Amino acid sequence: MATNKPFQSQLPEAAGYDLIGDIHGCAHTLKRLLFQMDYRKSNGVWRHPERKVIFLGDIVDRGPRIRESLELVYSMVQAGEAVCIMGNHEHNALTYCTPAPEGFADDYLRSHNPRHTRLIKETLEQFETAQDEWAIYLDWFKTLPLYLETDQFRVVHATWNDRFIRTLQEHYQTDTLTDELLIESVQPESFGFRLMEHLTRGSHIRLPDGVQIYGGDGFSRRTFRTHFWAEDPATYGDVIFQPDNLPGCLEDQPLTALEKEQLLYYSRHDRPLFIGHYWCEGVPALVTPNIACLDYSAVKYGKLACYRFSGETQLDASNFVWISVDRDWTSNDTSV
Ligand SMILES: [Mn+2]
Repeated sequence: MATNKPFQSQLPEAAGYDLIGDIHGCAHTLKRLLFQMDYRKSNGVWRHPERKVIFLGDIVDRGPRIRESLELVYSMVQAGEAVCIMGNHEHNALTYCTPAPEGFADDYLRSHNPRHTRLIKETLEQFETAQDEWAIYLDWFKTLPLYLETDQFRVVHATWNDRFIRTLQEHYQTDTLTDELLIESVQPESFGFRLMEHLTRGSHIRLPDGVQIYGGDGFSRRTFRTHFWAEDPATYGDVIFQPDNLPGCLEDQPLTALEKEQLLYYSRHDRPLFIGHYWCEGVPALVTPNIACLDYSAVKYGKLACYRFSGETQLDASNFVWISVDRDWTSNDTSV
């Protein structure tokens, strides 16, 4: 099960792949999950005799053990035991920490405004006395593939946008950011910006003027997250995909022609797709017969979820495994 496209990040050969969603600094939970799946640490690296891990991005931010999480994931990737794709939080970290070129309004690619600074606070605090190590991880983030694709399945952090991925392959001959695309990625309207928005943040619909959503995470938002698998959506309620509900009666608000046109669609006949990003809750389940979301909000006392893929053409919910993050358990990740 290996990809052979020359510029694509090589997926190591394996009997199967264990796809793990957003970790956000929950290193203890990650170790428990790996242990439960018969991975063991040898020579400093977690390994399985037959299987490899695919991490879906968002290793950093929010949680208590970000440095330990990066160390674990990075060591597995370096040893060929895992592959990791880029999440929006790695992209944020990269742009937040990269000085802007001449002529930019801000000193860094991502402005150090209070909202951005709040989002990366825990990560920077935990690396305060390990700056050299943080610099290594930033260099590594730049090399992370933005997606994975084999004959059997696909992986992306938020949304599969086939057109953008083909453009990246054909025009840039890569599956990662380039220096040029990294700068573009903070310039609205550019290809680099739209590429990173779709692949790592997903698509959004703007709320009507004057309406805001006050999220459970303390941030307020003027847009809501949409999914990309409704066959013929008619209303906002048909496409919303986030933990916070729409205010008032907006669930029934009809989608405009333009909004419909901008929504992506991943066909049920396409190969299985694995995503993270969306703060799912409850018991892990397939979102469609060929799409599995693996972000079950570990860092918000949810679950760290994994899908154990072994080459099946039809995804099967019984292949989910997970660790619940218990508020009361003293050694779990929510007790710093
Ligand atoms: Mn995330």
